[in-house]
Formats: sequence, structure tokens, C-alpha cells
Amino acid sequence: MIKLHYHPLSTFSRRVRIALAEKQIAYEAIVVDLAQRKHRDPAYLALNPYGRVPTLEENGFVLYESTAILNYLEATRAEPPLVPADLRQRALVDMNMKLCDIQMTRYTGTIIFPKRFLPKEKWNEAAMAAAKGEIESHIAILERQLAGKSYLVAEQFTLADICYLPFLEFLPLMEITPSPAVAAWRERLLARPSARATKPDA
Ligand SMILES: N[C@@H](CCC(=O)N[C@@H](CS)C(=O)NCC(=O)O)C(=O)O
Repeated sequence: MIKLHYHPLSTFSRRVRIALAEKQIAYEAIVVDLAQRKHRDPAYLALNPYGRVPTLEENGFVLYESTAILNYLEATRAEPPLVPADLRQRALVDMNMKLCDIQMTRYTGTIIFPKRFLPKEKWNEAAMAAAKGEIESHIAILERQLAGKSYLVAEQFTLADICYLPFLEFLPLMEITPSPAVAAWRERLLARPSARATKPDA
């Protein structure tokens, strides 16, 4: 059985939990208490030397990095499919997964982490404003991409949408008002049962 080391407030862990829910895969959920710095314990670092969540284990096989885990779940449990059958469309899913990390999540942490977990005195407001600008530029590109479409690729809910979903949750916290197509896409994604079941408390 799959074991997932995760934290309930972790955005990257949520990607994997959503995929597991979409595919109705039973798994053992193991909370890594980040507040207690359990991700820095030698036992956890032996599993994942980067000390981050999520980490997946299956019969001695260990995998970290949420996008690699999503691809592994898709490769080993194809139903229901979270990538299109067409190879070019599938390549577009990969491209969008990568762009999510280099154009979006690279910047969201600068805003979301302090706002969720640090007192205001510790916020780096200049860095947060710069990050917000980067995210808004990316969202302007997504707006054009999503115009007249329900999902990022192939009119199908895919791993690319899953990658964005936990971060779209926090657009209000980041004080980013999404443009119409992005707003509709966000609502569509957040309404999924897998998203509702994994919504963080804070
Ligand atoms: N690129 C990683 C990012 C994972 C990540 O940054 N997880 C955060 C929680 S959302 C974490 O474990 N932070 C603890 C730390 O970096 O010390 C992935 O996609 O899995």
C-alpha cells in the first residue's frame, strides 16, 4: 500500500492528495509535523534528504517532488486518466506542470508562507510585492490560454490543473483578483470533490 508523508496545510502535498482522491487510491497518510520540525528529524531525512513534504513510499520505493509523484501515480494507475491519450496533448500537460512551478509556485511561497505562518513584523513586503507582480504577469498569460476553455489542456481535467489548484486557493490571500477566465477555471477546480476534501483549514 502507498504511504504518503504529508502535512494537511502543505500546498505541494495537496497536489498528490488530490490525485489520489481523483483516482480513488487507498493510502496510508502519515502527517509530518512541520511546526515541530519533524521534517528535519534524521529518520525523515533518511527518506527525503531535502526535508520537504510530500514523500511517497510504496513497497520500499521512495519518491519525492510532487510532480514526479503525480507522474508516477498516472503511470502506475491510469484510471481515471489525468493526462490525455494524445502524445502532443500529454506533452502540453508536462509543459504546463513545469510552468506552474517556474512561473507561479516559485513566487507564491514568498507571499503565502509569511501571510499564513509569520507575524506581520517578519514579512518582507518588498519581496512580497515583487512576487505578486510576477504572479499577476503569469495569470495574464493563463487568461489568454484559458479563454473559451474549461481546463488548461485538451478540455480535460489533467495533472496540469492539479498542479495549480492548491495555489489558486490562495489568490484572495495574495490579494490577487483573477481575470474572468482564470476566475471561472479556479471556481471549477475548487468545486471538485477532491479539492473540497483536501481544502486546508488555514
Ligand atoms: N518542489 C517540491 C516542494 C515541496 C515543498 O516545498 N514543501 C514544503 C511544504 S508545502 C515543505 O516541505 N517545506 C519545508 C521546508 O522546506 O523546510 C515539491 O514539488 O514537492
